[in-house]
Amino acid sequence: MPEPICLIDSDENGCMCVRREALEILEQITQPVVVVAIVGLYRTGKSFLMNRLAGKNNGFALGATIESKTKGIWMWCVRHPTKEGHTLVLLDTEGLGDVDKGDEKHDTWIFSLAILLSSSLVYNSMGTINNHALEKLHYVTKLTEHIKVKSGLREDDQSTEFMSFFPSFVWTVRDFTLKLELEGQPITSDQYLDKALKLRPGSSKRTEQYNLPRRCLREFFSPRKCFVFERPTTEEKMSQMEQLKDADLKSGFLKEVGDFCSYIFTNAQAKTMREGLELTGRMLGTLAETYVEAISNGQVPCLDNAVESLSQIQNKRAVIEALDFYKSEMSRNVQLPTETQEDLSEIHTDIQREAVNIFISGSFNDVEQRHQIELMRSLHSVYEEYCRDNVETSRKMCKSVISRVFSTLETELRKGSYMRPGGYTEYRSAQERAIEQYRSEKGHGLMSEEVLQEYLSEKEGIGFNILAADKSLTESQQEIERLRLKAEADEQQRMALEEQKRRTKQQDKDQERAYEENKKQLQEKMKRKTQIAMQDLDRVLNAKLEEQRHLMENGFKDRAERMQRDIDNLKEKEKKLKMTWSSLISTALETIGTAALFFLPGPGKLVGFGLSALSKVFK
Ligand SMILES: Nc1nc2c(ncn2[C@@H]2O[C@H](COP(=O)(O)OP(=O)(O)OP(=O)(O)O)[C@@H](O)[C@H]2O)c(=O)[nH]1
Ligand SMILES: [Mg+2]
Repeated sequence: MPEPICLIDSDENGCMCVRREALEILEQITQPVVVVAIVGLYRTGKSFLMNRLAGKNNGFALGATIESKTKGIWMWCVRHPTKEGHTLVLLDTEGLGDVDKGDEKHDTWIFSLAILLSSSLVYNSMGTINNHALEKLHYVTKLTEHIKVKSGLREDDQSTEFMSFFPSFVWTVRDFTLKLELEGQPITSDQYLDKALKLRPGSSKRTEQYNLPRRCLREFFSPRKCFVFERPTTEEKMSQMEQLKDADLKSGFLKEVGDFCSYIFTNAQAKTMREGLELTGRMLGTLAETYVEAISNGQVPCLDNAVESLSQIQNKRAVIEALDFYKSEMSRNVQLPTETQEDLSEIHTDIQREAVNIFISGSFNDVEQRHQIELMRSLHSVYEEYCRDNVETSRKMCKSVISRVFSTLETELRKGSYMRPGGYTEYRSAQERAIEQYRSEKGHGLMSEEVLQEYLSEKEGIGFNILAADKSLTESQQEIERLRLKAEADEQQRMALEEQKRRTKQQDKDQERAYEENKKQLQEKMKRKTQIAMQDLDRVLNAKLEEQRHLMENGFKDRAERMQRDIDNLKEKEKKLKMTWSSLISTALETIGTAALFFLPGPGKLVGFGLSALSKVFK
């Protein structure tokens, strides 16, 4: 994507809408996305910093006047510089708090959307992190009214869940002129942020007011990180920063920007919903649409509803796309008839693997593997049709080759040319020549011996008649020939049967492989999802424990005790996940195995074995 485009805009009635062109771009992104959003007061160098994350000096438009520049939410999708297979989505937002605009509600929605859509949130401010700067971040205190985890959950309970799906938090302080020192000792920028977010003991109204934004930041976001930047250059040059080269910027500033970028590249995670559900670019598009639609309808965006609508939309699509891919690749690569069943099976196996991969990476929260089973069933029936067509096409071709190579012999038969002394030997050699010719020709496919056998067995009686009419042969010679004809017919039948067996055996093997492939890819996806979910639980649990310590140390015993409930819940969740994850995966695999029983006769036989073996895999 060469330049940023607008993702979320306001229409003429002031209603928020998602821009079609941006959705079309997200549509193309089937990789997981790392989403970094920047928010903060207007005219504070946000767009400049986002351009740096894209590795560019310009892109997101910068403004040199006091008038705010960025409107709505802009998006720039670039290749992730360090995370292989991921796309970095940068979201630059409209500056908050523009007095001319004076629309507090709109600002809160922009802030909420940035949180809902990102996996890393950068809050950008000027000068220092002081009370004033924190008061400007009052949007964070409104989040409980603007974001819902589950419909029907109490506001209090909602906010305890925020940390599990809120992005990580980075505070960037621009034009920072102070020394990072505390009581004469140098401190890091993170310690500086920690100090600024320290709660003040007491319960007076003023203290509560002071603590509120700090408490929200501490309770909703983890990990938290801070970067401070000096002024980038001299006052005169500042207005044309877009044109300036790195050499015109202060080296200290450049280093800070570099540190910030490499922190984001290394630490910003792929965007997930709950329980390790990773989002691709196109899912992010649907998510943006879902949230913006809720806001436009005067509702509060709800995470659970979003998961529900995402899974409905994405899973159906994933099935269609995987199946379309399979059909189109098969028709591009397969030419019927194939010489053997293995030839068809090889192409099918490769394309099927890719199709399952398309489904697995595009599916989202596929409850009870319903959609995967649907895909397996459809792939199976399309492949079966190919197998049937292959047999039919080959049969037709074999028949046409037979009628060509046996045509002279047939004419002579009709004329009765072989019904004379010496005719049997002539008939036999004409037949052998025709068979040889038939077998030497390629391209009539996998039914070759079966169709030949059918033809020869039709003609078997004629052979015996010619033999009986050939008076040049003695009685015993005729007997020997009769036995020979019989043995040859048996041999031909054996070959035909062999061919048929190989074909059905290969088809059974293909079905087994289909099941194995689905199993393998599902297992990988579920393992990955569990791993992310566990890491996430760990992250939230540690942050809550840390927070509890902080509360205790600062005299908020009651709050610390209340937090214990969250901590216990998280520990319980973690314990349960640790105990059940392997059986969850086995159950999912069992589900597709059981379904496969009904439509894949091949693996059906195997499933019993497969399932008992599974328990060993997860021990
Ligand atoms: N003082 C100062 N100015 C900066 C810094 N970085 C960029 N600028 C300049 O500040 C002006 C505004 O920069 P933008 O990046 O457009 O700021 P913004 O926060 O995106 O502004 P809005 O989109 O209007 O909210 C431009 O002239 C930039 O060159 C900085 O670190 N300090
Ligand atoms: Mg801007």
